[in-house]
Amino acid sequence: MTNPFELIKSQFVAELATTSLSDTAAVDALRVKFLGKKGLVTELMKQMGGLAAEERPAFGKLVNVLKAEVDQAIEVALATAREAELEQKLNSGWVDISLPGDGIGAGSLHPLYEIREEIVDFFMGMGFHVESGRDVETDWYNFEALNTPPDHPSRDMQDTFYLDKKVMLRTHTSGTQIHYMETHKPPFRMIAPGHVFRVDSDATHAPMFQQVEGLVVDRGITFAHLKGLLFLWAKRLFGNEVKMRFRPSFFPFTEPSAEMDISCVFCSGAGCRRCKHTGWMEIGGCGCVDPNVLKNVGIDGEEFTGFAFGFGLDRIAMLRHQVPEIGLLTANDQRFLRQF
Ligand code: FA5
Repeated sequence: MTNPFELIKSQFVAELATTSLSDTAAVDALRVKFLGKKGLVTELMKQMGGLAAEERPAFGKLVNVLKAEVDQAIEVALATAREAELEQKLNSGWVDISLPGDGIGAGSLHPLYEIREEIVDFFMGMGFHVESGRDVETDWYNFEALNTPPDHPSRDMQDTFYLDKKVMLRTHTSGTQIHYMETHKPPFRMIAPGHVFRVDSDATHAPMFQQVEGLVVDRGITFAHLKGLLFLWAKRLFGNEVKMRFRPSFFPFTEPSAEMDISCVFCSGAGCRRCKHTGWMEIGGCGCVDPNVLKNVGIDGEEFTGFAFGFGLDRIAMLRHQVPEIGLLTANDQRFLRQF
């Protein structure tokens, strides 16, 4: 007696021979009959589960060969049928070439890119030099030179993606301060936008996000210069109505240090769920450069002082466009991106 593989194969060959090769629906029906969920080949494959272990390899091989042959024949038949249908359409009808074509959607800048460009533009206008920095940093640049001692909590495995004991994905853009000061003599002004990485993930925290670092070192620089510049910048980004405040904070590399908040963009400062009913939202940290940092790069802290800041670009984009989840910004979902 003929085995089931040959039986199904000859049935398929016979049915294919009588199927119209100018009718895609008919070819598709044949595909369903043999390869669909309850198709003849599929049913045969299901039988493998009931076989003894030693019988399975040979059976599996035969059924796979059968499936591949049927698959290939269907593909060829479908292509032939599609071509025949197109040919028939072209011969029987006519094309109105005056009809408008399908529109090609215009692209737009990604909200993160747009904000990054806007920020760079603002600071370049203020005479800042733009640095790019590097994603992978050594302990010296990410921590040590920034006056962050080995037992500081930010070095914890919970926060940092270590590549080995002394090399890591940078956790902030502040390392660019050190690279810059090692290679430039003050006075200078620099900003450094770039990606940073932390073991962190919730609605407002992402494991990869962008920051923009700023650094100014000159004679006679004070906290008042920092405040004036950042207030001007925030008004440019969020409009003249926005309110701003500094909260005392701590960063090992700045003294004094502060967090900068802006009035909540969702409730205009009245207090809502998004701002945890405070009316304020944090956008970044800042402060006057700690003299120890200047010393680490050989700059005389008696002659020069400076300020630095580091802001989260994703957070700024979330506030600007009222995005509820930080992950939406990098998920590459066209339905979300088309809104911008
Ligand atoms: C810092 O990273 C400091 N380097 C900032 C700084 C620079 C202070 C220079 C002083 C001088 P902080 O960890 O607070 O600070 O992060 C700064 C900003 O990055 C936050 O205010 C927030 O806007 C953003 N941010 C922090 N963690 C995340 C995260 N996981 N996802 C998205 N944005 C984040």
